[in-house]
Amino acid sequence: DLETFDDEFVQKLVYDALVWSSLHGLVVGDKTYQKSGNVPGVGLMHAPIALLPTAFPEICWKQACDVTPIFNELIDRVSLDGKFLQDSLSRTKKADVFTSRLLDIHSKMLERNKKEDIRLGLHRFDYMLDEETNSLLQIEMNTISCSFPGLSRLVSQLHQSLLRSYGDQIGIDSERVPRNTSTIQFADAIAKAWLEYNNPRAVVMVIVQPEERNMYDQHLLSSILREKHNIVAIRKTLAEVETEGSVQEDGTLIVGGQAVAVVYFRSGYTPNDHPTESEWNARLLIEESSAVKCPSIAYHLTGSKKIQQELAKPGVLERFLDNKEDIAKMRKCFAGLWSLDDPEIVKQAIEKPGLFVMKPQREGGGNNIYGDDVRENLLRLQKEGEDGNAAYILMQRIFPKVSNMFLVREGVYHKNQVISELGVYGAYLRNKDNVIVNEQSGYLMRTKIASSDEGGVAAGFGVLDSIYLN
Ligand code: GSH
Repeated sequence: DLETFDDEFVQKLVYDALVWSSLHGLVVGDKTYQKSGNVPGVGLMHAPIALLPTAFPEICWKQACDVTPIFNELIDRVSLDGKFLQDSLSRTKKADVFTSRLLDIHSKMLERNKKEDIRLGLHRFDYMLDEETNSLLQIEMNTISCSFPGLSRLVSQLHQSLLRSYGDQIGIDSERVPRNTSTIQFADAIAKAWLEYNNPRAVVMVIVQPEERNMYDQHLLSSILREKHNIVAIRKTLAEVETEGSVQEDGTLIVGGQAVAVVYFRSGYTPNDHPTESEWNARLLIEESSAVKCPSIAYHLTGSKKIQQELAKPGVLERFLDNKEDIAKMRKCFAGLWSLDDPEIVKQAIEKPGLFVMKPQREGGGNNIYGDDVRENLLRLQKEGEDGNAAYILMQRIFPKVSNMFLVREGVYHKNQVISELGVYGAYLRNKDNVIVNEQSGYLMRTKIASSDEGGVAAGFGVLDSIYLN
C-alpha cells in the first residue's frame, strides 16, 4: 500500500533507481540525441519506469508462460499456409495500403515457390488480466520488432535490487520477481539462427529506423552477439539496404560488401517506416535472399490483427494444430474478436461502444479507437459502404484492475492510477524439420495511466515495469 510510504522514502527509492538505471544501461535516447548525429553515449536518459513491480497472480503467470511455445508453433504453422494468409487478408488488402504492399511481396514469393528453410521468430504475446473474471486475456501477438527484450530484463533486475535493499520496508520479497533472461534468450536464438545459416563470415543485420530512441535496447542484444557468440551485428536502415544491398546468384544477401546471415527487423512494422519506394525495394530484396528473416513477410502477416481475429473463429485453430489440449489452452486466453462484417456485433458496439475496442491494421501503438469514437466510426463506415469494414476488427474491451503506482519519467516521479499489460516473449527457430528453439523467453510488464487508452512505451504512453508473483 503506497499510502504508507512517506515522501522522503519514495525520494530515496527514486534516487537509487535512477543511479541503478544509469549504471546498468536502462536508458533510451533523449530529445536531443539526434543533434549529435546519433552518436551513442550522447543525449541519453533513463527509461520511463515503474518504481516498484506490479502484483500478478502466479497462476496466470504460469498460464502465460505455458502457452507461449504453443503460440510460437501456431505462428509458424499459419505462416506456412500462404493461401490462408492471402484469403483472410484479401479484403484488408483493399482497405489498407500497407498490408496490401506486404501481401504483394508475399504473393511474389508464393509464385516463385520460395522456401524459407530456417525460420526465426522472436515474438511477444501481450495480455491483460480481466478484473471481473480474473482471467488472462490476450491483447495481441507481435511477430515483428518486439520492443524491450533488452531493457525489460534490466527492469526486473532493478526491481529485484530495490527490493533487496528495501524489501522489508516495502513488504515484498525480491525472490518473488521472476527471473527474466529475455536479452540472453533472444540473442542466443539469433546466434543459433546464424549458426544454422552456416557462413562464418556473415553478419547479423539489425534493420533500424533512421531516428531511433530505443537503440540501447537493441544494442544490448548486439553486445551479447559480439561478446558471447563472436558474431558481428551491423545496423542499417531500409533505405541503406536498398543503396548498399544486392542478392547474389546463390541467394546470398550482400550489404555494404558483407554477407548477411540473419536480418533482424526493428523497423518496417509501420507505414511510416516506408516513406518511399526505396524502403519497399529493400524489403523485397531481403525477402528474395536466402538470409534468415526475423520476421519473414509470412511471419509478419501472421501477426496482423485480421489473422488474430480469424484464428479466434470456431474451428480455425484445429486447421493448424492437432493437440486438443493445446488448442483449449490457447482458446482459454482469447478475448472476443469479431470482424465488422458481423451485423449483430456491430449493432451491439454501436449501442454499447464502451465494451469494445476498434483496432485498425496497425502496429506500434496509438491507433486504436475507444468509447464514443467506436460508435462514430462504425456509423461512418455503415454510410460509406462495406469496403472500409475490412480495415478494422472489433475486440472485447478488457477491464484490468486499477492500482496506484509511482511512475518515474525524466527524473521525476508521480503517483498515478495505473493499469498493466503483461508481455511474454517467445523464441522459435526451425531448420527444415528440426525445431531448434521453442521457448518462453522472458517477459515485459508495461504500466500506463488508467485514464489513457493507449499503452505503447515506445510511443510515449507507458512505462517499463516488472511483476511480483502473489
Ligand atoms: N523501433 C522501436 C524498437 O525497435 O524498439 C519500437 C518498435 C515498436 O514499437 N514495437 C512494438 C512494440 O513492441 C511492436 S511492433 N511496442 C511496445 C511498446 O512500445 O510499448
